[in-house]
Amino acid sequence: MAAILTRPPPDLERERFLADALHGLCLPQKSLPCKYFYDAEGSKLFDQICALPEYYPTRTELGILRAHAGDMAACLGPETLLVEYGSGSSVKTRLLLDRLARPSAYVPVDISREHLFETALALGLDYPSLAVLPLWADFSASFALPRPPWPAARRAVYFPGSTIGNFSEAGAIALMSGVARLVGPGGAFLVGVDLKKDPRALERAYDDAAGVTAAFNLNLLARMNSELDADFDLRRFRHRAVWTPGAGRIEMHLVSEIEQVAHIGATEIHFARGESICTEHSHKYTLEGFARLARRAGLVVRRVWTDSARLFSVQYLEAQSASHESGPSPARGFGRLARRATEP
Ligand code: AVJ
Repeated sequence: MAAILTRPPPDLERERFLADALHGLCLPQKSLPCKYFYDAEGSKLFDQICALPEYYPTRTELGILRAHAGDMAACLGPETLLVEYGSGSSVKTRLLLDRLARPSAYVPVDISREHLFETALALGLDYPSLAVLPLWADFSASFALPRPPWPAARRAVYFPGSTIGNFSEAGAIALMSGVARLVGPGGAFLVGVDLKKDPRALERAYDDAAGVTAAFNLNLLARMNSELDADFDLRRFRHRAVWTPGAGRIEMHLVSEIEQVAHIGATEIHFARGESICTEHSHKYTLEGFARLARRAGLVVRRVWTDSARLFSVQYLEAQSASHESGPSPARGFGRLARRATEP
C-alpha cells in the first residue's frame, strides 16, 4: 500500500479551519462547513449515527448493495480504477470490491487523515492483490490521482452515503463536473442519493431520540474550543434539524439558548437568543430531479437501484463525451434509458 500525502501540514489545516470558522460566524446567517464535523470524535459519532434506528440511509443503502453489487460491478466493468470519495471505511466498499473484476487500483480520498489510513491499512490486508492508494485530500477540491501499478481500462468514482446531498445545487454540479473530468468520456460515477420522503421521517433521522446526532453537531463547538482556542459553552446551544421544503433539504442548526458572547481567540462572536449557526444542509432528491442535475454536469443516469420503500437510491451514471451534449434529456427518456431495479 503506497500513501499519497497532498494535504497541507496540520498548522496550515488549523489556519484553514480558523479562517472558515471566522468567515462563517460573521455571516448574517452564521454557518460552519460540515466537513469540520469529522475529527476523530466526530467520525466516531458518525459511525454511531449510522447504526441508529431513525437514521435509515446507511442500512437502506447497504441493503441495496447487498442485492445489486454484482450488477453494479458489471456496470463498472473489469480493470477499473475505482476512486472513492470518502475513506471507504464502510462495509459498502467491500461489497463492491468483492464483486469487481480485477480492479486496477482502489483510491480512497478523505480529509480525515487517521480514519483514512487506518481504513486503507485494513483494506490492504483484507485484499492483498488489490493496490490500495489512499489519498489524504479534500475531494471537493481538485487533486491529482496516484498512478496505478498497471493501466486501468476505465476510471470510476464511487460516492456512497448521499454525501452529495451536503452540496448546494451549484456545488453538486461543480463536484459532478469534477467527476466527469476525472473519469473522462465514457467513465463512470456510482453514487448514493437519498430520496425525498415524509418530512417527519427525515427530521427524526437527523434528530434521533438518543441524542447522538445532537452530540455530533455540538462536537463542532468542542472542536473549535480545543483546536481554535475558543470558549463556546456547549450547554448554551441546542441541536435542531428542520426540513426546508422550498430548498428540498434538511438543515441542521445549533441554536443559542440565550443572548451570549463566545470567543475564538480574541475575536468576539455575539449571539442573540434564538440565533443559530447552520452546520449542515442535506439535500434530498427525486429520481428525475437528480437526473436533471447530473446532466448539467455532463453525467447521464444509466441505471438506478432503490429499496422497495424507495427511501434511497444508488445510481450508475456515465460521463458524456462533449459530442453527446445535445442527446435526449434524461428526464424525458428516464423510463426507457435507465432500467430500474427495485431491491426485493
Ligand atoms: C454523511 C453527509 C451523508 O447528511 O445524512 C448524518 C451526515 N448528518 N446525520 C447526512 C449526517 C447528520 C450524513 N452524510
